[in-house]
Amino acid sequence: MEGNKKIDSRGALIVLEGLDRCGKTSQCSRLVSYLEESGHVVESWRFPDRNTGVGKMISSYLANDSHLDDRAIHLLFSANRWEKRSLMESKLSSGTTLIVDRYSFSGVAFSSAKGLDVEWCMAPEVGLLAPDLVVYLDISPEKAAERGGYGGERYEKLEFQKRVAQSYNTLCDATWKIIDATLPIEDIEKQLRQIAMECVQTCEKGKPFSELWLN
Ligand code: Z5A
Ligand code: MG
Repeated sequence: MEGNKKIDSRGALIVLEGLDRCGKTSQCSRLVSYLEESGHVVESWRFPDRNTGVGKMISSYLANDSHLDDRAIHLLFSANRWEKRSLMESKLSSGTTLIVDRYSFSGVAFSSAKGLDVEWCMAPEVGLLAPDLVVYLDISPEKAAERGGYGGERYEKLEFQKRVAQSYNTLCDATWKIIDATLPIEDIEKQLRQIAMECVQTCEKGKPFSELWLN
């Protein structure tokens, strides 16, 4: 309590975004370990969450095992976030920090790169929890394509990734933290630790929740 005002300490919602193979998954797991070792309660999340019924449809689409209309798959990606929204809020409220590998920004960047209207793409995301921190791991599509495992899934094509990079550029605002993803893994990790820890501490002090996409 501070005066009469109750401070609701909570976990932080930290999102990593970027092109295919920019290093999100590597950095998410390193950050989770670091925060755990620092005594924080933390979980690793990712979107798409391929374990749900909706997630299985998305996974089949990404593997080119099924075909879906561009708007239909866009709405499935969004539904995949909505089906986790209440769990997300309860985890954060109980003090768990969530490190999330892709979120709504991926949804809008990838679908608008196909030519769908940005406002239309944003609409189903309105009301989801807004991240406390968005970190963009910045790499050129050409450099990313040189990394291991590229090319297996539907969107892993250089020309498409170039359009995704432009879409991210449009979405990016002054609140995003941008890290050069071509640096050595350890250097990126070090920068990320510092930015993330500041965010976790701010949320512990009782930062109110906010929702997408009200500004
Ligand atoms: N998608 C969508 O359309 N709509 C949505 O709403 C959402 C997603 C949420 C699946 O995503 C696809 O879904 C994705 C967007 C779309 N399509 N694409 N493209 P995903 O998350 O399952 O897959 P991904 O993120 O695109 O790919 P990835 O393999 O998971 O990449 P990553 O996590 O960013 O990178 P990584 O696995 O950490 O590293 C990749 C390689 O690079 C690996 O060999 C590392 O050892 C290496 N690496 C990592 N960092 C470095 C550095 N710093 N230097 C050198 N090498 C490095
Ligand atoms: Mg990944």
